[in-house]
Amino acid sequence: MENRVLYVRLPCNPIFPIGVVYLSDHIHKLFPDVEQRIFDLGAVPPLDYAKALDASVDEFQPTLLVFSWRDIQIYAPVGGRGGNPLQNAFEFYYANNPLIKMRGALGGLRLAVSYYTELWRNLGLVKRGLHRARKYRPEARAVVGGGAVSVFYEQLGRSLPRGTVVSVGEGEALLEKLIKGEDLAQERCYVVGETVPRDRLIHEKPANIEKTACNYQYIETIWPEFSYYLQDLDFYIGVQTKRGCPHNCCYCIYTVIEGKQVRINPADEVVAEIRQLYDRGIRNFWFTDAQFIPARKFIDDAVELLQKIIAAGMTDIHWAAYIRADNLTPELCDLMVKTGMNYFEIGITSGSQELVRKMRMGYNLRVVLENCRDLKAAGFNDLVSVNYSFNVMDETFETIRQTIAYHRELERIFGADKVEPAIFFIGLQPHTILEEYAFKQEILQPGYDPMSLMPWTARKLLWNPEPLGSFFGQICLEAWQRNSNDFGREVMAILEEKLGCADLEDALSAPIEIKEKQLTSVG
Ligand code: B12
Ligand code: SF4
Repeated sequence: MENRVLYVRLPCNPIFPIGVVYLSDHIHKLFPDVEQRIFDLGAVPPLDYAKALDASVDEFQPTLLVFSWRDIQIYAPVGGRGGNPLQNAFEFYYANNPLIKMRGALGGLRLAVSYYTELWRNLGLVKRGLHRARKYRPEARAVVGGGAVSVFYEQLGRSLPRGTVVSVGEGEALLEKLIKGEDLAQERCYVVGETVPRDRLIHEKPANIEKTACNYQYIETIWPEFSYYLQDLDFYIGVQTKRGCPHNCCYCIYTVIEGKQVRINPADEVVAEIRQLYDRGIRNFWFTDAQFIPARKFIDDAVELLQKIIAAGMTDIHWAAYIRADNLTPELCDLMVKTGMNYFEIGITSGSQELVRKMRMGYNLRVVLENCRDLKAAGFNDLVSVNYSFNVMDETFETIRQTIAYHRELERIFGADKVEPAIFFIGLQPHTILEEYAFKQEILQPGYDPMSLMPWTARKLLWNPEPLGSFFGQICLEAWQRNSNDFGREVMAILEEKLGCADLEDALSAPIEIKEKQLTSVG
């Protein structure tokens, strides 16, 4: 049977659609005769989605529609597609002033409308594309996957057409089988209306496929709009250097989606991929790994890659990534600066070693500081985003004071204007240790809908439990009022005004308590 594969990246903010690029590259390497096409709704204006999808299906007449859905969850401290979701929610939940509460309620309503509209619109696009493709190819089939589907695979299946394959995690092995017409029973997927998701499906290991450099010469031929992403030179194009993360941070699902086993993409292949983009004018790269240096034993791999980038003569690039700064050495710091790392995010979550341990993050905060000093000494003079999520577990006024002490030390190292405190509240995700903790604490009941944006559920999923929930609510409201453009720094300043700052040594030491044993036994 002839296979014609159409990859539809569902609407998304303009982030390079690396997932469908890699999938189509993989399939082409295995089946060079299979006709493929990439169609990116991220590059189409919203009013034209349906029309543009129809035109693409009419023209290509696919037998397999591969829908890639990147993100659904929108809680973030920054302006999202429907406004600033965190601000709206907090104004509604915590404001004393009725006018502000009303503004929050209206903002929240607007947000909920835009959230559900997007959800239904994307589900509608899947149905529409499949229906239209069947006019030409009655045997046409749809398969859905991507970050959003991996997180919400159990819920999304309920609203998709019968026969749709719902995929969790990486799609390479699954697509291979679909093209060969083989049985899918061993893959991380289920078929709507025919099979149900296996228990703990998401915890199953991904296939061990060694990645080779993406062939962009081929990608250009199947993706007419590729040049859209080459025009804006400030854009960071995704390049993956490894998959998987061995850690267990209590709120994180990456380690389940990508698996705990770290699989390194060979450095020569990564460099060959960067080179192709470089030759097309790209200078900014985002290493899309869950963590660029997941543990100390992967330091050598990072060193090898960066050395090879220099050896390839690509000395005028910039790159960014999520970095576990506990895994740096002076040599690596030097290479990071030499190869043009100009932004990184560290997700320490709290500046209190005691809490960092309770959240099972495996970080030694003292080592992070030492490594940051090495990075500064190596000449790093750009922006660092430090992700803090207050009130995850057992937060107290003392642990808040410790976080402030820690943050001020980071500011002393890099310069206050270079360290951006990104204040997140955790959006609780299914299949995480934090979800189990919420069940045990009876904050959530098994069977809750993790995709619901109804105020009573959203209030629990936007993790900020009492007794400190209202306190943080008030702090954030004040910060937005004072200066919403510098929210993170305002939050830190207000907390310090109200609570003071601990001694750094207290932040860095974590006495073992009996109580902690109970928490770490969760999950
Ligand atoms: C790197 C990253 C970022 C970077 C991206 C930088 C860049 N220029 O590319 C930055 C920091 C900018 C970012 C931002 C955000 N991100 Co982000 N990000 C990631 C991360 C860690 C990796 C994504 C990636 O590129 N992986 C590498 C590529 C190759 O994999 P992939 O695209 O997922 O595709 C593979 C599979 O998904 C699958 N696949 C994909 N499509 C399909 C389709 C089919 C049919 C099949 C079978 C398989 C399949 O196969 C592909 C190849 O193996 C993931 C978490 C994770 N570990 O997956 C979160 C993740 C994608 N992000 C997420 C979110 C929410 C966001 C934000 C919206 C956060 C926020 N609230 O602000 C923002 C904004 C994004 C936007 N659209 O504007 C969520 C999305 C799910 C959700 N909860 O809704 C994820 C899954 C994290 C999470 N668990 O919450 N992100
Ligand atoms: S280190 Fe990062 S990616 Fe890994 S489990 Fe922790 S939060 Fe998730």
